Amino acid sequence: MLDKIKLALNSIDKLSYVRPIKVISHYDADGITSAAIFSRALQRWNKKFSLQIVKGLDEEFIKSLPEEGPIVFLDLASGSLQYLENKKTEIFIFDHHEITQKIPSNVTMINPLLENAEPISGAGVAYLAAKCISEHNKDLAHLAIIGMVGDMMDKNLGRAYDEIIKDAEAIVKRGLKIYPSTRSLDKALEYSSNPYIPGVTGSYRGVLEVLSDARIPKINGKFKSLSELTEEEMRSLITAIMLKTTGEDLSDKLIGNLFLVKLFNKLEDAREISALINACSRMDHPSVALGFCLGDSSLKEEAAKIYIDYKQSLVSALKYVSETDKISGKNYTIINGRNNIKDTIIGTVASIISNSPTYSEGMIIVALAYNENKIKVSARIAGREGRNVREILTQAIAPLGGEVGGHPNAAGCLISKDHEDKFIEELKKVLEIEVVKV
Ligand SMILES: [Mn+2]
Repeated sequence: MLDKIKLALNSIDKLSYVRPIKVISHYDADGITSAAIFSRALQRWNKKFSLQIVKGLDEEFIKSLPEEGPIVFLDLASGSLQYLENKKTEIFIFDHHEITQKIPSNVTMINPLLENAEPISGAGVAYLAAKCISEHNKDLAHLAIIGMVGDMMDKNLGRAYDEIIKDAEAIVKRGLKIYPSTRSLDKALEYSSNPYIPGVTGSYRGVLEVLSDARIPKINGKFKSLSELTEEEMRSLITAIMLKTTGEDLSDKLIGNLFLVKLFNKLEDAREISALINACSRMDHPSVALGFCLGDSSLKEEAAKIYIDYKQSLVSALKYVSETDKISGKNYTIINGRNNIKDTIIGTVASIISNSPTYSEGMIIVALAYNENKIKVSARIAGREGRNVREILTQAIAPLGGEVGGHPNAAGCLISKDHEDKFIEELKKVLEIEVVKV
């Protein structure tokens, strides 16, 4: 893949003398960190460029892009090739998403999936490119780790990440994936919503019980942070939590690697930073997130404030959902958030609801929110097993047109607002079909 990256950078270099480079990246934590890495690398390379952060790509947007000058897509576009082939300009894609169509001749694709290489997130691919531009860009490696954690790719890391972790001088520790791991343990446990620990999250009494079972004492009136625990303490804490939550096997959600990276000269939990970046972006401040990633200390406080607002708006959205009328069937609940829930958080809201004990295993949750003249639809399945929600959305939008993205247990689509009633009607039809297990 490195050879391909070098070739792509050579072409970008040549084209950049004629026209500035247009860089387009995705608005999630992986996309923002990709953008931060790539734009800093271009800046150090003395390239003229512009940067745009987008929620997603559609035909209309791609049509509106200029027909001359190189375009670079980061952390997206692998699934939009059919719209790119009509562009008259050279396009470079640094991405890790599934490639669904034939690669057109004007597109240079850098994607680990194409090379049978180990999985790397968008920020990882952007980092490899930055490092090809100059070894000085090694100081951006911590951003590649934040992006990778944001895309939850931390389970099976291969050799590429060994190197990135080394470049970043990051500290990797096996243990509970509760964040921030830099915060005093009692608070981190009490406020842990992802993963949600039954009997512990939201219950200070439950927290103290678990800590006492694990024999973790207060020192000078304060609990240690997760990242400060000894291996022995970490093991007994995991055991104590496992014993408390015997009802369900949470080991997958609870146990993994912690990544500590240096930011603003302080060790920070990569999971917490990725959540903060994500929050800024979803609250319509991607530029704050970007500036924060690039080390602009004047934006540090602002980012922290937006992060608090974001958590607050999730709480209000959940409150709204619990109080509003829902369309309910035997195995499904449709929540129409309209203008009351932001389209950028509707997916997260649907995920939280589907993980809450209120809904039984296999229940399908579909949540809608307005986005200007469109509606963002997010579908989730409660528990681990149930019908394929991507299929369900695909069938429901078939008469209306549109595309569905996602996975069998978490999917989404964008529909026109004019189709609101028609869509809900179609959706109900699909949801009410009894699935007979063979
Ligand atoms: Mn990504």
